[in-house]
Amino acid sequence: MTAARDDRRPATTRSRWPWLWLLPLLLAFAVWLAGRPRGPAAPAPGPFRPTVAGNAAPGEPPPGMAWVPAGEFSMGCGDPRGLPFGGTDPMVDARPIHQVRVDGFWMDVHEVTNDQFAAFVEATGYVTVAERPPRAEDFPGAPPENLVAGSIVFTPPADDVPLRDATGMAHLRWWAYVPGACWRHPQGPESDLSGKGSEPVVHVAYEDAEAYAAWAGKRLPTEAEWEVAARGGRAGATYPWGDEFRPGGRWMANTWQGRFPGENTAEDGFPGIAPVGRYPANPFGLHDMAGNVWEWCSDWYRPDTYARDAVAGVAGNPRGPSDSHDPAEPGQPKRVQRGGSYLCSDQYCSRYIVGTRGKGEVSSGTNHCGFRCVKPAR
Ligand SMILES: [Ca+2]
Repeated sequence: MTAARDDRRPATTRSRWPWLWLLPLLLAFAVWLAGRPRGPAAPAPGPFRPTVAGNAAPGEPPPGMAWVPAGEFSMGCGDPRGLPFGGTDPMVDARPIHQVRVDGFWMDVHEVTNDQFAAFVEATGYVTVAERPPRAEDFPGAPPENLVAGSIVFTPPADDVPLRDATGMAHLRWWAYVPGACWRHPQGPESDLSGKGSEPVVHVAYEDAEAYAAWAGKRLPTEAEWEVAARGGRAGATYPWGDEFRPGGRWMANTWQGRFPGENTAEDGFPGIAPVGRYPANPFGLHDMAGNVWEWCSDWYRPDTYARDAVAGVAGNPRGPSDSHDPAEPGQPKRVQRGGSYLCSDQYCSRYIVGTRGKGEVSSGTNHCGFRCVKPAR
């Protein structure tokens, strides 16, 4: 045995020599590889063009915020039907996919929480829209007993219901106006915020979100800012984290599992709202840009906004149209909402897809819509 080991040792030593003299060549190749001039990135598939990299953060981030660099990107969404988790909606209002340029800005890394909103209310005495009784002059003919403060709460029916019907109002079957519901009482007067301090605030109307943002020295994002932030520098990805809904089997957002709206299996860990930041951040460090709660944007909603912006070639810092129009509910002023919520699934909504658009009537809060803020660089 000893003799056999002795025989092997010199042979092993000899076999190393060729690798040693190859090392300088390998090092030279590595140096060339690192320093070689780089051409443009490979184009993104389809109508999406590569995102043009932007500027570096101008300094340390304000507390709780992350930098979204300036740049040019393709905004919008192709028809997601047929994709896994793509849903049933063609998302016509998210086309044409068009080029948009935005300046860099800071963005809250997560949605505004109940604790943060409570600090605002304590400092200012602010009363949200849902806490104010509707005024008789705004609702002529309404019986006085109906003019009570409240908000809209997800109230799933016990039985299966059709998700769509000829009226276009099938959603009224799982939403109910609940007197006394507001941000402090998200399910109605008997509910409270115990244990919910780090959940996103909900039942905020557009003006409530704007008031908070002003108090915080911030503002609400435009729809273009929201989307460039959610995309995290990737061009044309389906979700804020990439193209696979559950990479490696991991849940990346709080959405709906089970048969909507009556069956909620909560395989992602949360049947309702999740505390902020429970799912991985996108490449910019932003959490929950898909699912959990919808987020108000400052643009008025129109389904033809993108067709108008596309005319410009590259739309620079678009702030949305000057008026609102939703053919499904004409006369209801609506602002854009983005990101979808814990109620979105591939059976209904599917607006966790990053380029898709939502909208909400400005004076209505619900228990699946909140917001986050942005701040200009200077
Ligand atoms: Ca969920």
